[in-house]
Amino acid sequence: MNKPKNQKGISKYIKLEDYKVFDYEIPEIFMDFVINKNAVNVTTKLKLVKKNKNTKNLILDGTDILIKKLFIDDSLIEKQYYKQQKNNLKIENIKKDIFLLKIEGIIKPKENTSLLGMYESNGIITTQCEAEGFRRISFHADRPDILSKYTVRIEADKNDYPVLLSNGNVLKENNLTNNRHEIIWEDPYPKPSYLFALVAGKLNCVKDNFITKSNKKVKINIYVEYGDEKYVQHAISSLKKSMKWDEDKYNLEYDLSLFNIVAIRHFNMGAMENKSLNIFNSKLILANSETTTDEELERIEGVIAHEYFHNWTGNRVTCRDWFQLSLKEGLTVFRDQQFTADVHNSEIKRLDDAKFLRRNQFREDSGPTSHPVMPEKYQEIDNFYTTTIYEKGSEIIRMLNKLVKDENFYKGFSNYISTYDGKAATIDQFVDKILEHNKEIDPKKFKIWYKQNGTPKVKFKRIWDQTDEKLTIEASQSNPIKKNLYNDLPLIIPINLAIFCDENKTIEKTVVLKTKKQEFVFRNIRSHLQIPLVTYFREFSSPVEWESDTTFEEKFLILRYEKDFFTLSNTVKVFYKKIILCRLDEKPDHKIENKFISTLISFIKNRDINLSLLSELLSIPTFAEIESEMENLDPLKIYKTIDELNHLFGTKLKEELYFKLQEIETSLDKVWPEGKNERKLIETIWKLLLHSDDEEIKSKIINYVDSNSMTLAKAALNSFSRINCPERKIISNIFFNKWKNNSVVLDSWFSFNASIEIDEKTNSIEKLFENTYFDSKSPNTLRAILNTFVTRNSTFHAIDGSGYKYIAKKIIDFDKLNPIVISRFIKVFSRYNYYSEPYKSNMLETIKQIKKNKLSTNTKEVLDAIIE
Ligand code: 0A1
Ligand code: ZN
Repeated sequence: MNKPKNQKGISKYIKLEDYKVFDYEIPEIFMDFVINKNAVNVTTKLKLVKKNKNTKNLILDGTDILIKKLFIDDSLIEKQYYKQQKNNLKIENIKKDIFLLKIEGIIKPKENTSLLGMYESNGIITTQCEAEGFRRISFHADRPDILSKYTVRIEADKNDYPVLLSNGNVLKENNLTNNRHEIIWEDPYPKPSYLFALVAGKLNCVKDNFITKSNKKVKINIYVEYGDEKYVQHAISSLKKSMKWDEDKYNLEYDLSLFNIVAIRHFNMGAMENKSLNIFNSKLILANSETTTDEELERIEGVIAHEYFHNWTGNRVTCRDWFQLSLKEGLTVFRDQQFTADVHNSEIKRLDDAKFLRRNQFREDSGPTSHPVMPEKYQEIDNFYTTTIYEKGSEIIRMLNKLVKDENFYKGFSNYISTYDGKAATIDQFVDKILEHNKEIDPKKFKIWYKQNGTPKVKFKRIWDQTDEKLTIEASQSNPIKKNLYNDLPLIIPINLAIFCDENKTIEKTVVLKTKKQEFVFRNIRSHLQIPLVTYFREFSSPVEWESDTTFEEKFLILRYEKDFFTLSNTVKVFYKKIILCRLDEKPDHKIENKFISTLISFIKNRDINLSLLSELLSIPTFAEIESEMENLDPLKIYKTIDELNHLFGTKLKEELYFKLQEIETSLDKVWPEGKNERKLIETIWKLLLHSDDEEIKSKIINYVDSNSMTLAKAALNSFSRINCPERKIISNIFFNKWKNNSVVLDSWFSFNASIEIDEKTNSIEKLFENTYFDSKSPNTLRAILNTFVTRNSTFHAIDGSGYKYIAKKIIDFDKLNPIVISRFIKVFSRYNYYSEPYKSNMLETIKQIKKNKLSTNTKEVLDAIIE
């Protein structure tokens, strides 16, 4: 591959192999923020201790900061001794080994639309420093292995900015002249700059507290915009649950007496774990069952837990460099997944996580932006906050846990925390700690998981010797991507399997595949089946794909015998896929379809089945699911086939669905988490019935749009999304009028409307951008429209390429405002190669057109990967 070069011909990539410790330590930082109408004056004093005695230079990162003056130990540095470039500051000829560097700078948060560094959101000044935002606030060695103690003074007008927050504890608060005030914060724990945060503005505070297990009182303050106070109880109870869980499960207690959370409207991601001052996208704080669906309530609880858990996995023990990002993210996702599994239903949680990974991470790993969990190089680290780093990273830890068993895992984890507390660590060090007392797993071999990319593939074959009652399972592993040399090395893959000898006899086992080919032998197997039936990767025990010699007849048996939720749902998915593929080939397999429908009927009739699982089993795959797995895609035909199937299944299952509907309707009013399975199922049932042209159900569903349960209101919206009828407009209007002044909820309306195919062109979508309630600075609204349009509206794939061109224009326009959002969104084109003609050429042409524009480096890096 031709590596991109900058103008001077130097490789633009940052590489893991180039890691070098910084020449200085910066044990202490004093910051002074004076917030004025149009700018913020930032004076920073860095205490620098030279570690590399051979250097006389100091290079600090810094972008878009106007330097006023520089001092070393109070003496002014003359202009000829420093040089400010676009992204750094170089000071030469430094003779001292220990000194205080004072930098007086000016920044302009109101002009910052990137939502990185310091910016304004609805009049509130806020910060986002991960990964490299701190350098937009002040000059610094902005890398995670520089840990410093921060003291921060903030000064501002009392009316405009009554609340002034930063990390740690309040040291002092004073009123000043001219209606101004100041506050001084001190964080006792050394931290990397990416965990720094500051918030200033008119915010209302909802207070609570938590008593830790060693009886310390922690004040909890949740800051929201005025009027939003009524929406924070869910966040508070989620936080308290998380604090308790981390004590019980990991013996980790909160380490300060104050924990602040701020909800911010304009935020690029979900939330940020800044030390003791978590900043959240308001849609992940403001929630109750009237405004928020059950799924969102669970997600919010999970994200609050995630950010809180970072306090130990990320903050107290941080990452040495950004190649280690998964050290904190994979581990913290693993912990938040465990948390949700413990407080809700572990089997459903496993099923959801597996589904998420297969849909998103597998898609990423089979495309041009595929990368190892520990990448070797990057241009923009912001582009690496990916599902591979997060969710695949978590899966690797789940395997590690499985391989060493719980007792060793938790011991190793505690050792890891105590060894690296207050330090910046690596993934290698974490794995070594977990495997320290284990003799069966070679750490070096296990770590290959972090270096490979692509989804590994395992193949199984059964050899049955009835006379000897011996079942041999031959397993082999390979990786489809050949470019990466690590992909040729065998991985350590734990496989949970079940051998079914007959309906009542099941053997459950975990075997570990360690080499490229291996045989697993099971003796004394007495089976009445022609050949014992085996299911693999139950509970999705490893993040792989697999193939086996199981026939479709046997798969029907699996649906009768299996109890594992994941395996059941996966097997059902195989049937859906098979049915869809046959229909796409114009050769519908009616035999399989009918038998499968009979199986679904028996699931519906089974009164003991978990209703969330039932909903899963009855859900025909969406376009996005099919798109992420197929080749030679004809998108319009896929949309059509999915609609047809919804019609067919809705018609054939009608009687049973109505019966179930009656049964569950009485539970719909229950308060979350009660009643959530019923509410989930009802959406699936409504959708199927609506697709079966059932007129009777329409009026019934319409009544729910105004329900005091957002789950039911949105279920009503969603089920109408692909039904072209006058009622669709009616429910859209009811929803809009009810929620137009609640920006978080209104995003669902934008999303719903972006899914509707009103005209063949994109006029109706453009109207959403022109709507008075559309806020161009809100990543949430932008994503609500763009993501839904490209994944749920077939107009995007208009055969003349107009949908692609339309989206290209949006990409170019919004990239100027917010590169983070656009560089993530542009991956919608990453599978162009998997499309059939003319879609493939149209997409490629569009990508080339986009590339001709002046783009952000973030977006450019992703585009370069898409068309190398
Ligand atoms: N560390 C956060 C994720 C995050 C990353 C980057 C951000 O801004 C560009 C914001 C948040 C987490 O894992 O929750
Ligand atoms: Zn995180």
